[in-house]
Amino acid sequence: MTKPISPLLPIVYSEEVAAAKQRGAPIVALESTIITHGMPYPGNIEMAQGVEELIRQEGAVPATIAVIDGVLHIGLEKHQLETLAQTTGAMKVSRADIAFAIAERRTGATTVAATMIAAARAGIKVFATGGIGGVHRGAEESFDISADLTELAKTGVIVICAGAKAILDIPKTLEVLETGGVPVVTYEATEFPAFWSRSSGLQSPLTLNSPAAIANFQTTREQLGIEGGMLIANPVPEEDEIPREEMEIYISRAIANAEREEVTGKAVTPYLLDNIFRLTSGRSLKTNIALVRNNARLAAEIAVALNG
Ligand code: PSU
Ligand code: MN
Repeated sequence: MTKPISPLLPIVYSEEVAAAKQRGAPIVALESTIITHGMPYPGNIEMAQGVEELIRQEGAVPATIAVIDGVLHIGLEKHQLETLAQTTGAMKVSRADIAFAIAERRTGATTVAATMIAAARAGIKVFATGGIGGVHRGAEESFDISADLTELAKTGVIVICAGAKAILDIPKTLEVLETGGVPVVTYEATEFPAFWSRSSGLQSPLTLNSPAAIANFQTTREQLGIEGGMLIANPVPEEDEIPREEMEIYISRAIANAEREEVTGKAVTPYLLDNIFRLTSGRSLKTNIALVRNNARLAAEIAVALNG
């Protein structure tokens, strides 16, 4: 059973999220592009279900966000999640096209940017993902800069990720975030992490060591009237990481392949992720799942702290 909340915008809350909103329970938003475009089946559904369960264990409620047949869903029922994980034709929707997917009654998986828009619309302040989009290497030629960065500057949602993938230009990504006034806070470390690796070689702009401190920081920003989100970088656990030097070999090869095959636009990130998955014989996926779980746990703790 789902419940429509607006006669205008076709938006529907899952039963679990509707109940959580009613009693004021902490909620953690989750994106769906990671399910449809970020990981192969069945690893993607195992990840998605496992992450939701982990959030429940931490005392919060998961809200996976997606557009299904033109309806914006805040929280998916079990069968909807299963169907989405096996859907091959879903659009990858960001700020530019989330409304298109709704207006044209399409099915679309939301990126970080689109998930932030939907979460804010639903009053959800905390969102867990794997990695954000950023400034791609060679952006001075391709102009490929993810809409995730501008969304973070605008929309007041706390996004928990494992840093920025080294398929991106990490120094440029941090520069764009700084320009947008987005706080970049690394959790319990002073070095900004690089997704599969704990190390990027770059100092994190800020560091905080507890969910309560993160919640307090965001509340203080709101008291100052500062709009926009913040990025929490949560380093992948040591036992799951693939060291930076090793990743660099796979990443260079994947980027060379993308260039040779002239992959551009929205297809770039999914192409590189899939290529790296093959080059590492699936090891990158194991690390990816471990870091998303680690982020979901921290996100739930932050959501609980914000509520307290
Ligand atoms: N990084 C991952 N997995 C993903 C993505 C990024 O490790 O699935 C997805 C996220 O949804 C992110 C999007 O918001 O890719 C960024 O795409 P683009 O670079 O086209 O903006
Ligand atoms: Mn892009």
